[in-house]
Amino acid sequence: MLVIRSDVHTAHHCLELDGGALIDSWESPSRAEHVDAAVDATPGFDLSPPDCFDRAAVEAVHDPGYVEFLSTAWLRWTGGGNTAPAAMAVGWPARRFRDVRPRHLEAQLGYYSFAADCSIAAGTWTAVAESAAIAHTAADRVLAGERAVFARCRPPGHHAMKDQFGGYCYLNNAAIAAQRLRSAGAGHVTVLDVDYHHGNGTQDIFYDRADVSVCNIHADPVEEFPYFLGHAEETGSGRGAGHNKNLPLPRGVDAVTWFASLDQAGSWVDSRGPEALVVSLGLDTFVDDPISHFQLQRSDFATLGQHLASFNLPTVVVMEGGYATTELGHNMVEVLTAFDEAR
Ligand code: Q9C
Ligand code: ZN
Repeated sequence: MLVIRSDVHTAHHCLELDGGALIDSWESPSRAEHVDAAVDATPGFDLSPPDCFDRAAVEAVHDPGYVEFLSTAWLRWTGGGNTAPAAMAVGWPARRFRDVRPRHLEAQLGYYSFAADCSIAAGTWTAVAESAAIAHTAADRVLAGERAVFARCRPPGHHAMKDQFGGYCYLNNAAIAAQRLRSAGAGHVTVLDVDYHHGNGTQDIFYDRADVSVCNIHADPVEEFPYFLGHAEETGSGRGAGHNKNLPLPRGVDAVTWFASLDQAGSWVDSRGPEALVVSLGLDTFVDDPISHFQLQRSDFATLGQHLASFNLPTVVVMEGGYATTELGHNMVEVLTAFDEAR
């Protein structure tokens, strides 16, 4: 399988408010380094760097004002004399506040985010733009005839809304890939998100569209991040009615239960009749993930790879979460090699 990746992500490491403590984020550079090492140690992969960042392609799924904010926030933060290691919001436009863009940088940090589990630091924009370029390039390679391409994105993207960052995500890499496939001619595209957390950003971006359908298997938002989106009754709106599918599961479920949901998701994906598939591949479903609570084992990831291959579609596989860092590389390679062997 072709892997799109680069080392630019190492510029991004930032702070996270976790259970009341400010810590180095779980979403660390070593995640991607372990994935790269496992890929390098396994035969059957081809490697390529991404093409240049395409801002217009990003603005096809994100608000241009938000993209401008992300790309300039750190310079504004340090230019204003702030020497703190990361720019973080302290207030948000919650219930009964107004949706009016403020002028002040700290206020804009709240306006353009929905969680304090991530922040903007010195290398954030550089890495975020590169991660988007990786997803966009992977879609281009699929359009050029590759059956499946792995976009080794970091930071991840599926929590990023049209105009809000959060959940370690800034630009929605999967949405950028799906939109690229659509723009270049794929009739219908489906995004299948198997990360432990609900892909609220991908749902948000395509919620009122019929040309890209989105299916999520995830921990129930009544007890897991992102808390405020991802319920079963969210099925799409307007022209997108019926084109969003959520399959929430209780914390703690085992592989048998999880794969029953994957079967349901598979039937739903088939019923959409997509011409291409984007997989948001988060492996925080792993039993030893330190911040998540499903119970998939290493061998289950081979089964997942076989399932993904069985759609028999041109496929962009986009890396999302997974915080059992030293295991993440082996687990990713398990999915990807099983996919290759099954097709
Ligand atoms: N104290 C992805 O997997 N933290 N993002 C939850 C825990 C947020 C995960 C709070 C987890 C975000 C891409
Ligand atoms: Zn996740």
